[in-house]
Amino acid sequence: MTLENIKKLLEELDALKCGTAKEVEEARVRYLGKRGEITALFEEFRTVDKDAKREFGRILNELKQKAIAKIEALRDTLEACPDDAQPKADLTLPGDELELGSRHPVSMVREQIVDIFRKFGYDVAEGPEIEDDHHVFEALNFPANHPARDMQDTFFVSAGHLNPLLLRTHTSSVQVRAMETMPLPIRVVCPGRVFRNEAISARAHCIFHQIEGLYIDENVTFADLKQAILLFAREMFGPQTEIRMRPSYFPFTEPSAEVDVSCNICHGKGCNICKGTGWLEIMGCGMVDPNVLEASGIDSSKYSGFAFGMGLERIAMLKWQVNDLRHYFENDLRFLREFNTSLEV
Ligand code: 2NL
Repeated sequence: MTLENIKKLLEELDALKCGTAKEVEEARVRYLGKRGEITALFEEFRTVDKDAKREFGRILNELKQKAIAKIEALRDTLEACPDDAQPKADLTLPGDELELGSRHPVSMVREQIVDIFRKFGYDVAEGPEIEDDHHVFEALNFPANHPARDMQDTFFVSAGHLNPLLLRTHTSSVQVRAMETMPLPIRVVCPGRVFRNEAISARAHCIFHQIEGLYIDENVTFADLKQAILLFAREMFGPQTEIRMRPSYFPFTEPSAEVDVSCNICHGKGCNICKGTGWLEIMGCGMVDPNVLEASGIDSSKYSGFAFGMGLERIAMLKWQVNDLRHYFENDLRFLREFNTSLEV
């Protein structure tokens, strides 16, 4: 035992701070417990030289009294303000950094496409995700036995009625509602989430997103459709973009076409994105079938129109070359953060 280490203990006691009752008890045990540091010094005191006993005895007693008083004092302050049972937060520390979120890539392409059609004078409409058979199939000229109306392809909410409720399989149902309610002429785009009963894979998902467009007026022709799509494609994919149309079939349009845009990665030379063809499929379109106009109360002898639809995930895949659809639904932050710098699309 030296005066030195007794002094050190005295200083330690002076500086001692405790935030909780548990810490006070730990300190008591550390200094004054059966195997505490001060208790040990009293043991050692027995072996101290006679001459030194008086000096050491005085200072050891002082140390012990100080330790007892300190522990008492710490207990008292904690009891006086029990709210301080936790160590006080240091309010001068800088705050936690806020992590900024970013737009989801599907939202980015939706906003970009909506902005382009707004500029062309289109309205934007949304509608219910739980729809009835009438707005999803019947009013769109789907025959009664069409495979899309099968349980295998569509999620039914209530079956067995004449007009069952189901999860919409396309956003055309929103356009049917527009035809039922909006005054003519109609120019509208409808973005939204759609549902199909599919096994999930890299190329298919049971939930995905579409945007559809509809224009109805007197004397709307296929030439108007083609020009609208060309202008859209050049806004979306750049001013050099060319389009081509291939004949196709949809129950709700006649004639119908698939639209391809020129591949702006290889500029027609052929690459693995366009699979060597120089063209990328981006949408389906056509002239609204007169049956569809009539089903929503529009006189097909006076009015005609065109419509088109595209998958937002597909457009996002072409834009960023993400070739597994599942990335768009898993919300893995490592994936989402890739788009942090692309907020200005
Ligand atoms: C595709 C093709 C298309 C439409 C959607 C439509 C809507 C009404 C009337 C007529 Cl109300 N047509 N929509 C027309 C042609 C194609 O979508 O591939 N979508 C992902």
